[in-house]
Amino acid sequence: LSNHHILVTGGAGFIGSHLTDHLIPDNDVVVLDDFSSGDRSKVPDDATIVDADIRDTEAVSRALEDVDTVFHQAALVSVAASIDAPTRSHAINVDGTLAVLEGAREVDARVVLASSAAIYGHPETVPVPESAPKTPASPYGLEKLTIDHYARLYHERYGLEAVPLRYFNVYGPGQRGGDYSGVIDIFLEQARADAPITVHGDGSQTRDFVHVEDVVRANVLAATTDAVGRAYNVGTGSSVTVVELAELIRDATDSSSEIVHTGARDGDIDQSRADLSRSRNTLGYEPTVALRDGIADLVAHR
Ligand code: UD2
Repeated sequence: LSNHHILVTGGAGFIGSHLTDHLIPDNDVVVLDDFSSGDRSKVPDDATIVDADIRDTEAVSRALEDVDTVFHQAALVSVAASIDAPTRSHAINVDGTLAVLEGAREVDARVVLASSAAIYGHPETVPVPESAPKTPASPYGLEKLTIDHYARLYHERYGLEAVPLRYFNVYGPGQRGGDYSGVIDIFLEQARADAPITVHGDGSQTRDFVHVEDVVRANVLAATTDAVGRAYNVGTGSSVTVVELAELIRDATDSSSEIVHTGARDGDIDQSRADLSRSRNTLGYEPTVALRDGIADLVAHR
């Protein structure tokens, strides 16, 4: 992507900052972030910062001036937080996204949005295609399903070029933000300290872990595809069990950590794996980072 005027919401966060780093050499980039969990030092000097809440429609409109492409990554990403305080989570994730869609409608910008595998709830079968039943198991999942539908609707009703990407379990450098972190980050920290690796339940649950660099690639493809107004899975199409993950991480760190089993996490999803047929065939998306390599890279660079 080059010579575009781009807005990255949540551009100081985990995925947003990787996107910004990728885009900044060849594009004009504005980062909108409220720095509640994002990190100012992650934003490159050449990016313009708008320090604002995503629900602040005036700030969003200001950030959208001359923008042709939006990568909407700002969100409250914690499933647990959405269960504790659904009203607040809904406001940020749904009302905040509406502010972005409305602002984008005014300037006729393309919007690539962060949707989530959480919309599928407990999938009946894996791999999960985009057409699978949607029965979210958390407020967070329902909020993401809502914005996924809004994206489609804004395309159908208003002709907005909106493309929701349904992220599976994203990992990579810089994931830890605030008190929320993914299992890979948690296990790495435990393994490095030779502390017990805490597997929830029997650890037979599976996840499709996708490296943030592949997520950035999917976003760039979504910014240029002709096939807008529909959603795409972003994963790897492979999965591992949580016990396999614990072993992978223990081996990669040469750790002597013991793998211990704690109580199963309430509402934990059993199986998750993306069906990539649509993303491959329509977007030309192909994951490039194997989990083993992604973990080795995390171990090497820190
Ligand atoms: C992921 C997403 C979340 C949402 C959800 C949809 C991440 C970080 N989160 O949640 O945003 O999209 O998918 O379903 O990608 N685990 C342990 N020990 C630990 C921590 C976790 O065994 O100390 C297990 C956990 O019980 C789960 C798996 O690891 O089975 C992954 O947990 P997670 O919190 O990284 O991500 P997940 O899949 O719950």
